[in-house]
Amino acid sequence: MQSEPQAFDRVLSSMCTEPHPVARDAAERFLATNPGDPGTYPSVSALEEEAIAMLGSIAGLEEPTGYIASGGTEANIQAVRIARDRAESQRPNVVMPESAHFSFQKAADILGVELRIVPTDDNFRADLEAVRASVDEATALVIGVAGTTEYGRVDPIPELGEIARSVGAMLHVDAAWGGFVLPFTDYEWNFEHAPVDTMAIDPHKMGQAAVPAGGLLARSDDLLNELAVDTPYLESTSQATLTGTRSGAGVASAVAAMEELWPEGYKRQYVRSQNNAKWLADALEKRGYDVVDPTLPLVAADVPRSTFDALRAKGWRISRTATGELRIVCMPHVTREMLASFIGDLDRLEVRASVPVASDD
Ligand code: 0PR
Repeated sequence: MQSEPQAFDRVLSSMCTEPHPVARDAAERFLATNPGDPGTYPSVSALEEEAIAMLGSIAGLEEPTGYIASGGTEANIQAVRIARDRAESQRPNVVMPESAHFSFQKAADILGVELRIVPTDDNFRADLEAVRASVDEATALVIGVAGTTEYGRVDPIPELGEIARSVGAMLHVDAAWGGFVLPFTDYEWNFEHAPVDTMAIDPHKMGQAAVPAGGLLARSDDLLNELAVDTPYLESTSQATLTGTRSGAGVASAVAAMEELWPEGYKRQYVRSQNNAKWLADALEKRGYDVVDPTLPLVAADVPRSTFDALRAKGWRISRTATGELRIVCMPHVTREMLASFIGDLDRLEVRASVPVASDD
């Protein structure tokens, strides 16, 4: 095999990042372990308990239960599954803002629940009136996002919790991306702030762990037990995970990263990323583009399609929102120098675009 993985020096669109060196080392050491079989691989299972305990402290849950999943998609699917299995209605529904990640579409499809998608307000957050109007006695779950994929917005989680409780529904928070930056902000997003039942919080995004390391947290054992199936020929008696064989590398690297970085290292990273996002937003605004204020380290700006394409042609890994804005995620590997070089390329393109085309005569 001759192929090499891409470098990170032009990657501006990813929600994953270079693993922290200690996370990389731990991943390598635990590559051949399977937390799906705790009877055979006990040390990685013990590490998984540590991972959940640490995720609990990050998310404001004293006695957390959960597991390290393949990613946010699996955590979200499992949260919908818990709610569906608890629902009394024959045809339960799930209410979420349009900003929620597409993994919930997969969940609804697999699990046969009705997905009710409500609009967001002017600030890209779940519109509470629309949520209120959509829930009913058959609502099994209300979903709030704490750090949306496109604009980095945090839904009003306590209010969503009140609405969920008013119809006897559960509340799931998708903090897959935001979970490792929100502890350093004033947002109310976690288990202490609201009646949150389940949460997705991914070490392999802002947590700087190796892929795959997603996190599913539940407030109590009985919630997680909804997922458990008997495992007659394993030494352990039941399994709550969606996949069977799982990555010990993900589990070990999550623990290593969190031990190294929680809380001070993550805080420093949040400040660095947020300052970078503000710097980039200012730079784009100064050049006349409409910019969506980066409330978390994610910048969206209205850049013409042709400029976007030209930047991609220069090797910048950038992506677009559903409505076509340029979207840049200030992950830990994104430095000020990278952003300055990106803006330099943008300026050169603009100069070229404003030079009149030479005529033939
Ligand atoms: N919830 C939120 C809020 C997310 O942003 C994402 C992924 C998920 C759940 C699903 O997580 P997994 O992808 O771990 O299952 N958001 C990004 C996306 O789908 C993920 C991503 C990661 C995109 C790396 C690009 C990339 O290079 O757009």
